[in-house]
Amino acid sequence: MELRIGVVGLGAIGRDHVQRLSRRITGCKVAAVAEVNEKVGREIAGQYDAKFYADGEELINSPEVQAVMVTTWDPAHAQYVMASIKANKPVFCEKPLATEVEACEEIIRAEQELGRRVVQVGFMRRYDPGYQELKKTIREGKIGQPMIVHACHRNMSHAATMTSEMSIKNSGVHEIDVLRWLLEDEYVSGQVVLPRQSRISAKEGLQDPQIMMLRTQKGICIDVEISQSSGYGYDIQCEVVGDLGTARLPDPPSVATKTNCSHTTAIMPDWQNRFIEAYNIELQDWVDHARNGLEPAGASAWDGYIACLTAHVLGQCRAEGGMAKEIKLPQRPGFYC
Ligand code: ISE
Repeated sequence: MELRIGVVGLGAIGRDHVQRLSRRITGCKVAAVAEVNEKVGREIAGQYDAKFYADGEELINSPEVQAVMVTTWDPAHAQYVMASIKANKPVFCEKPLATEVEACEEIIRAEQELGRRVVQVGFMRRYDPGYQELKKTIREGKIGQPMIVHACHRNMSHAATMTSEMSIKNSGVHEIDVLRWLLEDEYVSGQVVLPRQSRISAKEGLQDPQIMMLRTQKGICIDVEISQSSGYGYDIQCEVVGDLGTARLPDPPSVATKTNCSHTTAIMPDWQNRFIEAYNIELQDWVDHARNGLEPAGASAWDGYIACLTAHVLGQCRAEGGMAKEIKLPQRPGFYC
């Protein structure tokens, strides 16, 4: 039987996921969509033979929807995740789980009260074959004990709404999640270092680039450059330095061309294409689990909470002038182990 999914929010990633669920992922059907822009919502509903709802909560509570996907703008994520938990339906929420720590705490409390895990957070990099291979390399001990990580997250350009805070809570949050997953470690302190401002992204309220510095329980030191305006493409780098060698995340394959005394390889312009394989694997995995009545296998509400908490401490650190701050993580409940 096909899993009947309701998608709340039809911005860029929502539309991408509706298309992916309809054309690529097996075992499911987009049965309903909800969108505040009624014209867009009705158009997409018609295109995919789905029912249109103007109200996301009404979609979630509808008996024809068995599982929910939340792809609204970030500040509305928590509301729809809570509604899905109350409706006892599996919910896939794009990152971040919520923009505020308290909202994440409410979600993990509600999920524990429900008594089964129904929330998966869209940290798709955990499914990326490159990151998977990097994790395997570390696990097998090929580079010895990891000591340092150098990472960078460069967007080609940013939306007019981008702020210093969002740069960490919306972009940096991927790095925060994938690095603790990769290293199988937890953060103990963090800091934000502000280099010279880029002239390209100069605008009120946006410090760009920023460097997030993190230290883990095992003593690994991490630096992550977050840039919103590389101008040349979407570029994600990660190098792990161990005491026996180093391991680096592979770039996506690209043909090397030599012409006119130059040697070039293309760089992707956007994250949708850079991580397309990760998104495909992630959504198939989510559907397979939900369809078979299994708890989700991807990033949990707890992982979403830890990412939000870490981003929050880093934000405080930047606001207070950049001194390193302790990251006090609560004890992980057995429910999330
Ligand atoms: C965007 O919202 C995403 O989720 C992308 O994966 C990320 O790389 C980008 O920086 C974000 O703005």
